[in-house]
Amino acid sequence: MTRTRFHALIEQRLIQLDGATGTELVKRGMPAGVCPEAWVLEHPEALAAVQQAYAASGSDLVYAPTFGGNPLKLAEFHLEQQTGEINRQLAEISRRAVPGKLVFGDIAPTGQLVEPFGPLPFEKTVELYKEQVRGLIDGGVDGFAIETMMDLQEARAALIAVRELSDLPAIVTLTFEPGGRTLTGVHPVSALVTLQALGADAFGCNCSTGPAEMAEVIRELKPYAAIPLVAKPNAGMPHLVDGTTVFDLAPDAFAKASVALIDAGANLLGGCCGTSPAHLAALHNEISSRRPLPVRQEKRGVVTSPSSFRRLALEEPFAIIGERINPTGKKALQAELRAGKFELVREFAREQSAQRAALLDVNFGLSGIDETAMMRAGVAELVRIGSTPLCIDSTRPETVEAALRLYPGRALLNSISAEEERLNKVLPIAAKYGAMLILLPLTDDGIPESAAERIEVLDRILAEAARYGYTPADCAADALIMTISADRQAAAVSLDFIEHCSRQLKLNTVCGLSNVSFGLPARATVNLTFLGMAIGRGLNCAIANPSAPGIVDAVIASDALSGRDPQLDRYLAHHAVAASSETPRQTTPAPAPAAQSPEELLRDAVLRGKKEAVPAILDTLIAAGKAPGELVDGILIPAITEVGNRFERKEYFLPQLMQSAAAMQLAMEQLEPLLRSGGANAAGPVFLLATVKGDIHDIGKNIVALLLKNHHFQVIDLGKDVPAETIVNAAIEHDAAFIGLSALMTTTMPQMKVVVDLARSRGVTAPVIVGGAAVDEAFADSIGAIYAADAMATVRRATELLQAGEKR
Ligand code: B1M
Repeated sequence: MTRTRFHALIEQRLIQLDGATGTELVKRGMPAGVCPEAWVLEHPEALAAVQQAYAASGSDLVYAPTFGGNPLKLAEFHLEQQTGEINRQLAEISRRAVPGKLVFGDIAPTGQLVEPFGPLPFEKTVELYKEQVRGLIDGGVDGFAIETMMDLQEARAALIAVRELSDLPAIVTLTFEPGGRTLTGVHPVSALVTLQALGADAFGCNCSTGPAEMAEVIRELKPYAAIPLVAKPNAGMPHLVDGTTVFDLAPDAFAKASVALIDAGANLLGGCCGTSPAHLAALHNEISSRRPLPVRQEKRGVVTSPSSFRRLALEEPFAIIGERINPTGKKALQAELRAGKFELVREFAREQSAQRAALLDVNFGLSGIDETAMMRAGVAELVRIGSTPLCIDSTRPETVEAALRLYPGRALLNSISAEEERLNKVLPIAAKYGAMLILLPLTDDGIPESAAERIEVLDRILAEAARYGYTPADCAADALIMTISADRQAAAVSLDFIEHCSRQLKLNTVCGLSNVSFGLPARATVNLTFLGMAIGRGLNCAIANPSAPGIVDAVIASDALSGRDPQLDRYLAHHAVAASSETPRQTTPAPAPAAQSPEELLRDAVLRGKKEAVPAILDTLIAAGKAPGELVDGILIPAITEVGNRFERKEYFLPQLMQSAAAMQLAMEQLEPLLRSGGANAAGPVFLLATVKGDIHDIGKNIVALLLKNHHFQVIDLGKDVPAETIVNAAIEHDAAFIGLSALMTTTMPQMKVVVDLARSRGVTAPVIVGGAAVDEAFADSIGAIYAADAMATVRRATELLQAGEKR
């Protein structure tokens, strides 16, 4: 199946996918806890029965049973060495089971968080997926279904693996929670725009919700979709009944509810958890006479980060591309970059985003540094700390490629000129990763003088970009403003160019604002006046410092004046922002921000995950005589608790949670020596401490450990994610007087009971003290443990128990 034929097929009619596979295999005898891939190899007839049932239910396309077929998942069963072979055989079994149907290789998460949000290096992830993809290709799949992804970066890694090894169709689906984002906070439109630019053939959602909730996401995606949309919902929202997950929708109800998905724009439909061949048969009856909406993208010109997106178009608000992350002429930033530091980069990013920069230009061109390595590290850092989309700015093809490859979104690329290297080397790289383009009308001979000559060069670049599939909507033309102190016609030429591009070609235009006034007094006035004149001729983007006096005010006023803010909502909101806002508006000149006390700064550092700010703030507070214990109880714990609340309210997502946790950890590490009063007492009672299996929260447990040590307990800290077996073995080995267990999640609390039961069954009588945010007295009682609300309570409970023991 070629990609072209796949698209032609989808244009003709709705395509029916399959339903749940795992539960159907269980019905046919697959036991719990086994490696499904290995079990299917031993029971190919069970898989054939499932796939044939789906084929008989009207499915055009079935997934090979390779959901856990990546090396990291297979490693859980020590089968990673056989990745290629397992995938090959499973693809072949599927092909034989359903001749005449399409078979797509199923690719799913590795279970680890990928760089830049997590520890799994991006290139390693691509390589891991390539092992799986090679096996699937050898097994003869017709295409790939990358599914159940929660992290856009992991989905990108899988898609890059597919695209670098094959030209078969690839559909990608992410799992969006009922709030409309993935667990890691990815916005559906961001994911669609990023992945369709990277070469996905269809995009959509699977799992987590039923058809009705999923239809909302499909509707939101439709205006931005240049590719067909996929919906593979659950049989309704899952409920827990007597410990088992139950789905609401019976086959007919599922099929009827799925019609909303077609109305919203889905072209490929199937089922996920809770669905069966009966659901798919009912779906077939319901949809076989219906036609999908045509695939027609209304909104182009979108740049993204994982959690946000921004459309650049003449009818959209004016876009400021923040210019400050560029070492040219900035001594302090140059020194930092040479020292391999990013503090100023982070500060510039935060400030410009707060001042409404739509994108951040990122340039690390500086002699004496490895620009590519710096760009890679800088992009990762910027993605971790914020959500403003990036504009990659480098003259080196290898630096551009490193940045676009790692960036988990769709970037803007600054810039493609008619110079040979840019057209022959950089443009193909931009097209591979799907970046939006800034086009620069200059050639190897230099900058043409007249507007007419520049327009001619621009036409040539547009034609070249079209060969790679670019349309003008995915480009912005740079007006190449030169300084008027050297050339009196410079402004006029650029203004004519802007007018031609925006009025005749309907093209976005952009210019670097500060050049125009170079060498003149009162530069801010010249810049601002030029901005007004250029906006009047159609300019809709500028590379500028959004904190420069008057820029944001002018841009917002121009949106109001030109009808791009139809209800004047943004204009009024901008001028109504109170001084107390976290993003104070900048009028002329910027007022000094209200001074924050070191206590407020510490809270802010945890709330916003500003790890780099923590050491200096703590130094100030300690030097001022603040008690370390009060800093922990009065500032750090309330701040991280507020982070948790924001996470629960879906104002924060996993990346922010991780940044805040890192800031909190660093603060705790710095305070620990000061919090430790006496140190461990080699002769004290042994207190064995662990966070239970499946749970990696350890900040609270570490505080408990610290306080116990201060009270002369001999603490043996087994760490986090510790299996019951390990805890009980250690309790026996060290003859522990107490076992202390921490669990922060409702899903991991049952592990506490597992530990208590195992300890008792092995004759361990030491009291088990339990704690953690969701644990309470009643739960502790119910599992035969003792509850401690916090670290001090732990010390008190243990001391009371010791004293009671002595009395006896
Ligand atoms: Co996560 N997390 N987290 N998280 N996280 C919670 C716990 C959560 C409540 C946030 C929320 O939704 N509001 C939620 C759990 C929901 C639930 O089950 N009810 C949650 C979730 C869902 C998750 C993930 C699943 C997110 C995801 O991936 N989508 C994921 C799970 C990973 C896993 O464990 N498998 C995850 C990941 C993380 C980070 C890695 C990013 C990070 C942990 C970093 C680390 O610990 N090294 C993190 C953090 C920081 C939190 C919150 C925001 C803060 C936890 C904390 O450190 N609190 C948390 C929200 C919250 O608790 N309000 C949240 C400060 C600490 C001092 O308090 O740990 O309660 P605490 O300890 C206290 C007392 O409870 C007691 O004493 C301590 C000191 O006073 N205590 C004991 C603790 N253990 C004790 C043991 C004792 C006695 C007392 O016996 C000896």
